[in-house]
Amino acid sequence: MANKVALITGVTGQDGAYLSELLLSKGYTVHGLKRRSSLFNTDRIDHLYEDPHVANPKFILHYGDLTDSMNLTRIIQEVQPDEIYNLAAMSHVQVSFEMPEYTANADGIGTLRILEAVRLLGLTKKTKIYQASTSELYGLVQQVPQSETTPFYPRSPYAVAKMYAYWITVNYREAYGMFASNGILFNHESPLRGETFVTRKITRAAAKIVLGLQDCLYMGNIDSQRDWGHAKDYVEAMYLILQQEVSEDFVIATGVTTRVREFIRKTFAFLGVELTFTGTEENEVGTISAIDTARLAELGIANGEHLKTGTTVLKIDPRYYRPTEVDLLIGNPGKCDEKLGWKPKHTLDMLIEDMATSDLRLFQKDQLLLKEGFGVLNYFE
Ligand code: NDP
Ligand code: GDR
Repeated sequence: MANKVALITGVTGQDGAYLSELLLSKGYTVHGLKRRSSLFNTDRIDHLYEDPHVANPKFILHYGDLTDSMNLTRIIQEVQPDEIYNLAAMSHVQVSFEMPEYTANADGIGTLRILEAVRLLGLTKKTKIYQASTSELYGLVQQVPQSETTPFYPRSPYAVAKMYAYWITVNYREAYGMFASNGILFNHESPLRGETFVTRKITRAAAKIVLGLQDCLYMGNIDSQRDWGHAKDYVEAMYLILQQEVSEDFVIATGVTTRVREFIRKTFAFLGVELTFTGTEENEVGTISAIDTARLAELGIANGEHLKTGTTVLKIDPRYYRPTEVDLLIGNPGKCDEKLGWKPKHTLDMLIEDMATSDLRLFQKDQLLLKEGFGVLNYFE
């Protein structure tokens, strides 16, 4: 059988990058949908880039947008994909409160556009569709751990848009016999995570603070709890969902939940700095209570003199509070374990090690460049 052809929307995002790597390693030809932007936006996939002049390229990018039906239909017609992974979305929950209409259009109706294009092009029997659904659908806690049968109660314009996408995927499956499955993925992170999501914001800030490049980390609600996994593991689940005989929906989660505060504490501890939290709500602060100089040396942090016990390095800024919050997410991975044979390979500690090490190296490189007279770092301003 000829190698499979996949189309990934959102190919320039965190999951798009890892999924492209995975599918290419399995011999797929991968087509990706990328948006036009005024600066290059392909950092995460540049290592996969192939000169378009080579014969039979395996990784091909197309300009497109989930808000443009004609463009999507043309690309799907040209590519004739065996599998579509619909990962594209305005994926930031807090930003969705500022851009609710756009979020509904891209994240909700965008999914309909893909399903309808596949149907109109007569590809319902050929093309399998993966829809990037989310644990945000559960929103206000109804029951824990959350499973495929837990009722939804979305708490943001993002989650409401994704709820439309979830149900329209189910509807096209039932109405037209399409292979269209939802992966209800709980939070997954990595060194490629967008810089404004909470884990990456923390690992970046912690790395900069230990290097003396930043004084303080400002956070929103650090009491919320998330079931965090590693994106590398989660893209394998996406792939497995489309390899099933029967199209159905799956929760993908680790089954372990952790408070944001604990993620912060663990990240600083990994970098050799113990934090103590005092105060409550808006007045809570995180203060350095111990410094492990041997650990700093092990990580190549030579100039840790600026780190002093008693210094406050974390404050709460209510601007990061959300109008409605999702307090507790913890997934039940029973079905994905049983039917997909999927289990996460990374623990939370391994995830933190991967992210914090990567950000530390990034800023150590910047620091070196600056020392040698190359470049100006805007975070010194
Ligand atoms: P990212 O934010 O890293 O990537 C989103 C991708 O979608 C980017 O490639 C972005 O392009 C693209 N995109 C945004 N809007 C449009 C549009 N209108 N048309 C075309 N492309 C668009 O998200 P993740 O990789 O983390 O997540 C992938 C998907 O999984 C998303 O749908 C997200 O909502 C969902 N999800 C994510 C979870 C997580 O924890 N990461 C958990 C559950 C679901 P550009 O690079 O140009 O901005
Ligand atoms: P989430 O992820 O909203 O769960 O959506 P995010 O990392 O943005 O927030 C997690 C929790 O941390 C709290 N928080 C902060 N969040 C951010 N971003 N910045 C802060 O300063 C901050 N302080 C506290 C939040 O209030 C929240 O409780 C992610 C996205 O990837 C979605 O696309 C995906 O669907 C879900 O995960 C599953």
